[in-house]
Amino acid sequence: MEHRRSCEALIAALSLGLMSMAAAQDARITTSLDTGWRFQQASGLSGVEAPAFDDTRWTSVDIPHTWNRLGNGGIERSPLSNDVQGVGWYRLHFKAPHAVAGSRYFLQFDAVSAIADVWLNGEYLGKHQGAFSRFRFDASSFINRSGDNLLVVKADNSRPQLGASTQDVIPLSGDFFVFGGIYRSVALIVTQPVHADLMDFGGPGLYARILAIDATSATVQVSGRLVNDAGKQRQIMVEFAIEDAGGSLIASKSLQSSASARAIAIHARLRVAHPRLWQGTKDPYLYRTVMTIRSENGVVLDRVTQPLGLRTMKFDPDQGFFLNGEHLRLNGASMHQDRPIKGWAISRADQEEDFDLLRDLGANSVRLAHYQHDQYSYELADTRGIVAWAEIPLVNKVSFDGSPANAALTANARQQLIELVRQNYNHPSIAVWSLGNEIDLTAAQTRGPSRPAALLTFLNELAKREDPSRATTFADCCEVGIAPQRGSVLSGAAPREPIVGMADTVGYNRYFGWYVGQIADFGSMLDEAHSHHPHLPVSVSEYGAGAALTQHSDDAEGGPINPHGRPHPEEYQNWYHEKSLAMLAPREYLWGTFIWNLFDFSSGSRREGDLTDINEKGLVSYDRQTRKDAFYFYRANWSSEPTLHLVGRRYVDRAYAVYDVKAYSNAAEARLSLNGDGLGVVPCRDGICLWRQVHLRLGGNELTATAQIAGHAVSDSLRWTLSQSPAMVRIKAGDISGYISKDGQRYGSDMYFVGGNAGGVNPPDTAAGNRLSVLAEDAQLYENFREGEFTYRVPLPNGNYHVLLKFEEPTTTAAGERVFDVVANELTRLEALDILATAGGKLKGVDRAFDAAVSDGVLVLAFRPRRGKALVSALSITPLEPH
Ligand code: GCB
Repeated sequence: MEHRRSCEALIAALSLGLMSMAAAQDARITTSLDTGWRFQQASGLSGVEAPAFDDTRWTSVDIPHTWNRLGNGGIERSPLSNDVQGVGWYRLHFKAPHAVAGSRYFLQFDAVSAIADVWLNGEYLGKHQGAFSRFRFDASSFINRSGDNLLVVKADNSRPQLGASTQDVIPLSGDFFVFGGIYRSVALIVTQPVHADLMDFGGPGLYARILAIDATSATVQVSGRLVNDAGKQRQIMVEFAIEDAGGSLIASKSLQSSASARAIAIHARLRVAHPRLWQGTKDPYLYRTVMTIRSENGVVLDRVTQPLGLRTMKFDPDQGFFLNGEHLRLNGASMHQDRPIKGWAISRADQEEDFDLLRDLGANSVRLAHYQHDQYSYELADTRGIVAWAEIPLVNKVSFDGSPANAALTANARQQLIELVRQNYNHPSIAVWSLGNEIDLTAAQTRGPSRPAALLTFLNELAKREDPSRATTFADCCEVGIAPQRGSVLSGAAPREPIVGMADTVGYNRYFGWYVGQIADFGSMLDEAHSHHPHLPVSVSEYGAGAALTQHSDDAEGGPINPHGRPHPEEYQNWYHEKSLAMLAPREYLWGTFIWNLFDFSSGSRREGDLTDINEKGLVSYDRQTRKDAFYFYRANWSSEPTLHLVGRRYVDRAYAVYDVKAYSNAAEARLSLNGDGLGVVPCRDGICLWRQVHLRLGGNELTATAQIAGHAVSDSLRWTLSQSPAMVRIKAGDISGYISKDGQRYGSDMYFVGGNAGGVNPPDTAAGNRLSVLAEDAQLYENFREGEFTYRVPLPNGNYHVLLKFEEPTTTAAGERVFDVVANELTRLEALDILATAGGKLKGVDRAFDAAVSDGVLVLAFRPRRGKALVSALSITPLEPH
């Protein structure tokens, strides 16, 4: 147990030159209660709060702690996982620090998930409902000032459902796991009888608001909340001060108060001459606001210090975001707070690492989703100049049955919003208070109507009352641009209350090209929303795609992706973000865009990519060890740090011999060499440098890119191998993944095509199981297809080839509905092919083969419809002569 006597009073004494050191020692004492706990995960225990209860067999733990563990590599849940949601008990014996008579004792919990019941020495102190905010109890009546104390905490993270302890505690739902436990620090705070209000929804008791800023001065309104627990009137002096980053006094004002009432509110206006502004990443300059409470003879009774950043923020519907009057496009990413094994029980170093990665990405903004994060994260945003979106955990729904929020849930949302605002009021980094995320999602999923409007209105008014200086927002799931069958609010066709426009600004969570629609529709959807809400500042609060580090594709456009399943090739995420940013960047009305997500995170329902219980839309792996390729795409576009990154380094053993090689870079141009041979210089546009048609050799291939960036020579290398002859090309048409056939032949994913659309028999697994393939061998080879009018341009060494094409009719039911030719280098090789007629029915595999000569390095296979659409499932091209 560490007793940290606050040195703030001492600093005050020295910097203000007023006080003696003896007086300084009288300020508050903060004692960490993080170590030496006993823990047991168990429902149904009783009498645990009693001092006589025997906990000797319980586990010894330190805070931060969670009993849950979720999210692992591989496609099975690890046996080390613990997803049990329910009750965990904690017990701690401690001694209070020596303090003067009449001192007050507060227990401070930085977060307990999700509901905490707290007892001290067998006496019930109270309950706190909400997994993310700081709370305190006044323990003065029950503490043993000199002897042993027993602190008992019951933490309960029961899954919210009707009848559960958490039924009226937000969040009711969400795509993230709610880890249980005392997962942030615990402390005992001892104060003098007159002290800053510690029972103000966990807030600091000191709140600074900027009233005006210009080049010559800034006016700051400071408000203190004080409590006189002395039981009698006291004459006190409250001194408000602003210090610069070096601790020098910039402005101060002292006010006398006769603290006759128990609660005292006190305000002052301070002026900072020639203010140095908080300028985001350019210059995140911080002042400090200090409130010192002194007795009538000058003894320091309490002292509170808070960050102060002098800045203005403005949102414009057409021009976006302005910091200190200057336009600033917010390039952001979202973060959750969990890590492997630790879950939510993370350290300050973990948070620093997360913010380091955010800065390395080149982001200037963060969405701290979907709940209040640790205080330290907001401090990191302040000190690193990151503009932050802060939010309460109102996620997916406001009730279980689609009705408006009930009184208990409304009260809980109110409490959690006030806690968020008061606890974080002084962080200059925070630009918006978000009132919720996708709170009408249940309606969108056609699980009945959803009526979040009343709660949203209530919370918006509350946020404006609590903090008139900041804008409000929320993240919308469903107003427009979602699957057509779910109906659009804009067209009046959805069973949802229109809510966009109820807060000052809005964020759209949209996943075109992932969950819904075509990626190309993203931009027009945003334009539609913008023109429908011409007075509303609009942002993109989420967009993203999953990426597995061990799953790869030769061409991300080769086949459909299953967002809720496997595989999730890393290259798809690259493609998705390249296309998305191309649409987002030029839309100047957007005040910000937030990638979902900077990190992979745990979510109990996910079986995706190559992971279990993890949402892998992160640009960085769950363990923070691997930056995925797409990370460097943003770094190339957003960061001024020299960036040159060859793409595809984890896809080592290549299916084909000829690829376009890509690097993400902020260089103007870059050079590539393959096995020491120069392949030329290409320009880099929008962060992408592309070398077309690079021919690998059999065996190992070393690719090296070099560039000059702002006077720095940078380079990057990777190694790819090619283990089959460049004269052998097997393509799984319409598939984003490659495949090893039952007879051991390797098919790459669909590539070298021009035109057509990818498809698959539906659903593939059932179909594969039930299908009677004429060849009765490898149903999976026939499962996907490319169809329409399309061409393959397959690069090959000159020579003669055997071309084997695989077909299966997926949809038509009568002969003559799909009839097409296959033309190889202008010679018709298959004429008027009718798959259904040839195979003798639908969903039956059939093969056709012919020979073809290649004389100019490419085999052009054209699929030309006569009736309906042409189609192919797989292509196998092998040399007739040895190569
Ligand atoms: C969303 C949610 C977020 C999910 C994300 C996803 O819209 O707001 O909580 O994690 O989609 O990955 O599906």
